[in-house]
Amino acid sequence: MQKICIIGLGYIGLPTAAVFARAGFDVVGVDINAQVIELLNKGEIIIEENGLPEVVKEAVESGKLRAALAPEAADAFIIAVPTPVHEDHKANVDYVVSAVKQIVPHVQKGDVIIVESTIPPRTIDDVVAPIFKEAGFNPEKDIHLAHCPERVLPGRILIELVENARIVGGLTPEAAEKAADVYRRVVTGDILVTEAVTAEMSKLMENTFRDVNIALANELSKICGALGVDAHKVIELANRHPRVNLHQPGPGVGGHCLAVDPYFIVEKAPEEAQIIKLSRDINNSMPDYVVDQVLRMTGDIEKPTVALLGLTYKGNIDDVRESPAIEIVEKMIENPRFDVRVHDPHVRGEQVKFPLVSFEDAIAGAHLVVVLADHNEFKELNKEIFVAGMARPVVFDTKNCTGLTSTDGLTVHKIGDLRGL
Ligand code: SAJ
Repeated sequence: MQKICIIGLGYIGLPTAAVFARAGFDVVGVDINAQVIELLNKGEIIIEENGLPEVVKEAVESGKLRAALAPEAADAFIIAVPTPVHEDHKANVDYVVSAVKQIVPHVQKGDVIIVESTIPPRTIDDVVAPIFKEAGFNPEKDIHLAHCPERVLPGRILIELVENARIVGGLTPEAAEKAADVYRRVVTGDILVTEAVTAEMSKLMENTFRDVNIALANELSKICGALGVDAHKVIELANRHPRVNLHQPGPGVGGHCLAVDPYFIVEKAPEEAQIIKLSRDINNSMPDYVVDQVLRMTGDIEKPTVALLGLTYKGNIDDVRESPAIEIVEKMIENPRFDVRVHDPHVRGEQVKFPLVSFEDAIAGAHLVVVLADHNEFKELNKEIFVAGMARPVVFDTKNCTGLTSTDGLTVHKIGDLRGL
């Protein structure tokens, strides 16, 4: 086992490629984006992730990692392409299907083929294996087909790729073992061998667990808003119970995992998946809830200037996919009542469809600042900056991250504490 071909050089495929190259494999990374390929071959990347630029540069310079537009023969193939959802929330596995079709001509008997992309239950059995069958392979005997879901947290990807336990689900027990061998070369965490469908379901339930718990926290926020209670204090106190772990409320749930994966279960078992569907609805309702509170906070001003800080789906990353902050910004721009200014120190202009301004320009003369992402930059802001720069110093902290409290000259509202509004 020497050579690995990785399809998809995004947030998962690229760090995975770099980690395998660092471990001594010959790695070829494949992507449809020519710019990504060209840059990577120079040792450069466009993704923001802790430590990744250095590891990639070293891997490319050592000759162990290179990029190409088309796949080539290898001992193992890893597919790490996106699985978005269609408008109707059904999984779109088109990229996975096309990646599999792309590698088929290069696959030889005995190769290991691993799908890391998140997929609905039974996709390996019902969608991927049949493609190999059609191409003349016996998917249970000629090749080793497995689903090994990625489980890394953006911001900690390089650490978690190596240290997290890894679920390896094979189409056959032998396929699972062969795929496990690939990961054993780089992973220090436990390797948990199982069947493909169990791996698919486990991965989906990890993110669903988190989504449902966040929905509970968001619902708690709304309840506390209606009853005049501080939800943040409630969470802090309740979590002192040894078996309680309430999650944190926020402006909604974003990213391409939590906001998407639960639908893959709903799709396959709509009658049974009740809490899962309701949780999605509750989390999806949060952007409207935030805009409603902004309307309440600025109702007495004819055309308030509102500064929106933070666009990414969570703090200290540059990823705006499925970000509730983007939805909030777009809703507010569409509403002629507001004069909106937007700032995010981690986001480049070309990532969004509206103009971005500097922090100073965003808050100058504003009647309300709304914090939508928990970037470190926003955690360090002090009261004086707002009091000096804003027309009316009011901050709405939807991530409860600034540490600011209402004191002389500054009013602070939080997503879970709207007392005084
Ligand atoms: N969020 C809250 N409240 C919380 C925690 C998170 O509102 O208490 C929000 C975040 O702000 C964000 C969203 O949830 O909008 C998702 O963020 P996250 O940090 O929970 O997770 P992701 O999407 O960055 O990564 C998740 C991880 N899954 C789990 O923790 C179970 C990661 O390990 C997976 O690899 C990743 O999904 C994936 O790719 O599936």
